[in-house]
Amino acid sequence: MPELKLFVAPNTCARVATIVLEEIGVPFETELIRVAAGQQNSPEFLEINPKGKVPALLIDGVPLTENVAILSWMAAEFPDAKIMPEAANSFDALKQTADLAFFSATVHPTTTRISMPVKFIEDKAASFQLVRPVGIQEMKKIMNMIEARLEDGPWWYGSEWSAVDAYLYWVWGRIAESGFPTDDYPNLRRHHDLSNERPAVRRAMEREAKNVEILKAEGLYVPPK
Ligand SMILES: N[C@@H](CCC(=O)N[C@@H](CS)C(=O)NCC(=O)O)C(=O)O
Repeated sequence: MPELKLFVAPNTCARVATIVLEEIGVPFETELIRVAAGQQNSPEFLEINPKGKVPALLIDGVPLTENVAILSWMAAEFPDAKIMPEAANSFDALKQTADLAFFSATVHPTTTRISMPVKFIEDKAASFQLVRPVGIQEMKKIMNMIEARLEDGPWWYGSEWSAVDAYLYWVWGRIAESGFPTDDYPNLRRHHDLSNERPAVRRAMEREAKNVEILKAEGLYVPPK
């Protein structure tokens, strides 16, 4: 069994990898990165991920970065956990990679425009006025597509939960708490409610809550808005 350490920060996309590790049920340690203190850009962390981002996964001391790669590694390393559906051939496997890449490369950046518009315009008021509405418009197109896909769900691949659902869970949670209008998306709300009932999701969120408490005690917690 490889020794696993996941570098995380609350509310970030590190939640996705945390949930998936909990679903697999493998022992792992998390290490909190204090983003508000700039720890992601410290020389020590840049040694692990030169891009200065979480998540990063140390596998027997060797770092792997990028959710797509981390989740794909987990699926290959722990096939019995079935965190992705069994692919019939290499083309099917690539279609699954495309699903993960869609979340990483399209849905995540759109999420950031809604949840952290100040990343794009420093003036907070201007960022909320100019960036967030554009993000919401773009996200509506994405969520309309996903809402239709989940009609026969409840999960992305139908009746079986997968790592893609962990990604969707994180995205939906972030945009819902940042003002994205959720009323028109009953299938997505069902997806989120069912995800919340999963023991692995609960355990991942408990891990995150402990880190929130640490950051609050240190005056470093930035709540989502
Ligand atoms: N493409 C990367 C994105 C990672 C990423 O953007 N992480 C954010 C949190 S969601 C981060 O670490 N931000 C810290 C910063 O930009 O300073 C992945 O999927 O792993």
